[in-house]
Amino acid sequence: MSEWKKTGCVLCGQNCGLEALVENNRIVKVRPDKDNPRSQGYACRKGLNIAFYQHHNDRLTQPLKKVGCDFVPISWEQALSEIAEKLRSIVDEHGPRSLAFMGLGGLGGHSEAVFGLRLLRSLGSKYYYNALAGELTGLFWGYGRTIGRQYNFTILDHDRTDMLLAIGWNGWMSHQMPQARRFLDKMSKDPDKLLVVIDPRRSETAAKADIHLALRPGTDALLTRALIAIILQEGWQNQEYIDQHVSQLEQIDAWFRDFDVREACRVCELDYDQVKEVARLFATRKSSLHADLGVLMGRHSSVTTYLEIILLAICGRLFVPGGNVVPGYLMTMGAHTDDRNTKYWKTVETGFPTLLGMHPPNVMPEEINNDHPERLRAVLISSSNPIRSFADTTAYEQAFSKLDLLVTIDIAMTETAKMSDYVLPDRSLYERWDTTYFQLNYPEIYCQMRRPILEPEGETLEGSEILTRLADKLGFIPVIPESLYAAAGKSRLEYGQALYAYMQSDPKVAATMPFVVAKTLGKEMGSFNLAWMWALLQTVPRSFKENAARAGFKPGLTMGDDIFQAILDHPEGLWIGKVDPDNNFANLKTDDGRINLFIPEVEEWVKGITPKSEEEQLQSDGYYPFILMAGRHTDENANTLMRNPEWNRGRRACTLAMHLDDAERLGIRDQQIVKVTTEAGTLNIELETTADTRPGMVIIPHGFGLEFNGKIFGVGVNRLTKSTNRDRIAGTPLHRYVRCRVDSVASS
Ligand SMILES: Nc1nc2c(c(=O)[nH]1)N[C@H]1C(S)=C(S)[C@@H](COP(=O)(O)OP(=O)(O)OC[C@H]3O[C@@H](n4cnc5c(=O)[nH]c(N)nc54)[C@H](O)[C@@H]3O)O[C@H]1N2
Ligand SMILES: Nc1nc2c(c(=O)[nH]1)N[C@H]1C(S)=C(S)[C@@H](COP(=O)(O)OP(=O)(O)OC[C@H]3O[C@@H](n4cnc5c(=O)[nH]c(N)nc54)[C@H](O)[C@@H]3O)O[C@H]1N2
Ligand code: SF4
Ligand SMILES: [Mo]
Repeated sequence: MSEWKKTGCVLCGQNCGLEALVENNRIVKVRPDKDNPRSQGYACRKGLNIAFYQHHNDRLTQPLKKVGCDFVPISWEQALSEIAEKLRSIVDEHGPRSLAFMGLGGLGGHSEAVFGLRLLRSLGSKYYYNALAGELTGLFWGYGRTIGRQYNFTILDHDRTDMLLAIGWNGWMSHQMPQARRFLDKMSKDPDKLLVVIDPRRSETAAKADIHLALRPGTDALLTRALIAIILQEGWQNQEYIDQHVSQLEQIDAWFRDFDVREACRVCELDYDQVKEVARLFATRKSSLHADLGVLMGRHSSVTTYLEIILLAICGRLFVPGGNVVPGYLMTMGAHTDDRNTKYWKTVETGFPTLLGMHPPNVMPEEINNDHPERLRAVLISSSNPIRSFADTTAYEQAFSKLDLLVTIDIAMTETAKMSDYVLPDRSLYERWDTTYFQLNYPEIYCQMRRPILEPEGETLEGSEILTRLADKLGFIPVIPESLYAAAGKSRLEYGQALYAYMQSDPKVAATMPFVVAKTLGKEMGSFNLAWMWALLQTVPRSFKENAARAGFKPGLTMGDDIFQAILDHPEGLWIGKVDPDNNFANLKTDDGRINLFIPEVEEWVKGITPKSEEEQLQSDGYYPFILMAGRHTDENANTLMRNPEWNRGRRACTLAMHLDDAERLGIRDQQIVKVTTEAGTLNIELETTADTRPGMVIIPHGFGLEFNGKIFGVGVNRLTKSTNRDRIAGTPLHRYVRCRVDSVASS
């Protein structure tokens, strides 16, 4: 018996629609789904290989407890009782700051997040570490300050833009927008559209560009300052837009007036006339900007993003057609947590703020490994593999070995799971209902609630059920009236009324709503995640209802339930809303209703980014002469989600890429094993000589060094990254600028 089933890819934030042929509970074939409204038959090689994510020997099938050096299988009852008891005693003895949650929802499913965060809050802690705080929180901070809400960051209005400035983004390989390759091809071929790529090397995306500015690595802040300076000095800014929508330009104007643009271009190793032309085009066309890890993980990360927001604002490119716009969402990626507000927790040892509700994984080792009475002692993890994913593997290993309690919820026996006291098996993303809330589309709002297409393996439970049961063990769920259980068995309408009445009965109960819904409607539906989607749709704000109405849903009391039914009726995914494309300014939430350009705390930082100081800081270090790009996205990696190396059979997936000229100079050859050294550590790796990189810049992809069937495939690049090499504001890692040396193994 075989059957084609509608599903989606869980390997990157695009979640392209897929159809999977299922035979004897195995995925045997996969094809892109033409019916999916967002991906429309688009998928990359990774999506077609999801069977390798699903079926492999590292899958977890029962709860495990570490006894001595070994893991022994235990019952759910024992696992959750013991974990609850330990959590309680750690928090009682050392206070809630001794506990953190890490992960919660990766690239394929976010439903567990609400349950995990509720559990964390119930225990009194606000420490939530997430991969997004390893890449995007500097950007969230910049948007929070300038437009008023950290979650209102922008994406490009992809259909209407006629010039895209792509900075440190290799969309051809990493996607990060719907149907990226189709879009980039169109931008490249259409004579009326312009693709400008700023990247030190000729990436696959740069190869498609009309203009490629191959800047010197690490000079984005200087270049962006120069672009703004050119526009202001030439008077190319959009004065009408500024008069109407921008404030505080006069407070930052002096940063750019006397700025020596020619000198800056020289330090960036770019041609002044070409940079000036790009500035002119950006200021005068229907332009948009997308910056990614080349900037977010580059030197001056959060300040470069801030400068990019200034650039967009003075050219009048925020909230306008064809420019950078705030998409709609069913649920934002997190809450606005202004770092000036003292009610949000800073990390105890390193003092980093909460941004969009999150803390940076980079500081966790220091937060554990110190003598502060409130240091971290217990960490719960789900859907994350910090021992491979986050900077400084050695620091993480040392820190985790000091914890009183480490619990990992995963589908696989990962490097992190192996260090844990308890390992709890989740159902995989193809064995449960789930969805993501990534909103990378405009103006339509997309949703696909992926349904289980396979029977679950072993004793696995939906992550949200694991967390609910744990909350129950800790006594955080009130006694639920029988009538609510009964209503769940009748109709959603009756259940909704009963739930409303119960929530009204006691304000304390409302805070436990996810757990209550899970235990009643979730039990009835056979999925806590699905029940939570229903509940979420009952509580959406008015602005979302307006968006839903624009997508054809009838306003009224049953709107939430109608959307839920439509979601059930469309396993291929659907548009559940559409933002008003003519009113994107509604997302501007500052006190004066304008884009606030001045962030006083970074004034000195910005002013300090001068051609002279940058030239000094960028000078080659005699001992570490190369710049390592520690992490790159290719057709052969998907973060740490693909453990079985078979999917890359015959491909050179994990090598050190070095320019041919550099290799020749060092007297090393392709396929030779070389030693890479940084301040964090050393690694031996196969050399790949290539014209793909730039002289002086070497590249190792991330997501490798995973142990599978007793063998390690490739190297874990985070052995080479130092967790202190991070952004001053957000604590995000500067993985695109790691100084290193490369030696031939024989000669070292
Ligand atoms: N194939 C694949 N796709 C993925 C993933 C995956 O694992 N595999 N993971 C997904 C995830 S989680 C993410 S966050 C995205 C990331 O997506 P991207 O940010 O597009 O990924 P990178 O490969 O880091 O590409 C960044 C580009 O920045 C350039 N760069 C390096 N240094 C500098 C610099 O100093 N300045 C500038 N301007 N550019 C520089 C690099 O040469 C590279 O071309 O990819 C997503 N998509
Ligand atoms: N040096 C360097 N390091 C990097 C990067 C880099 O460029 N350079 N990129 C960074 C980026 S952009 C990101 S986003 C992070 C990502 O880092 P992580 O947060 O670690 O995310 P993933 O590697 O995507 O997946 C983590 C875990 O989720 C598990 N998993 C898969 N499905 C499920 C499920 O259904 N339930 C549960 N509970 N678990 C599941 C997988 O087995 C895996 O262990 O890595 C970062 N690390
Ligand atoms: S990995 Fe490829 S197929 Fe999967 S969602 Fe991303 S772009 Fe689509
Ligand atoms: Mo990422």
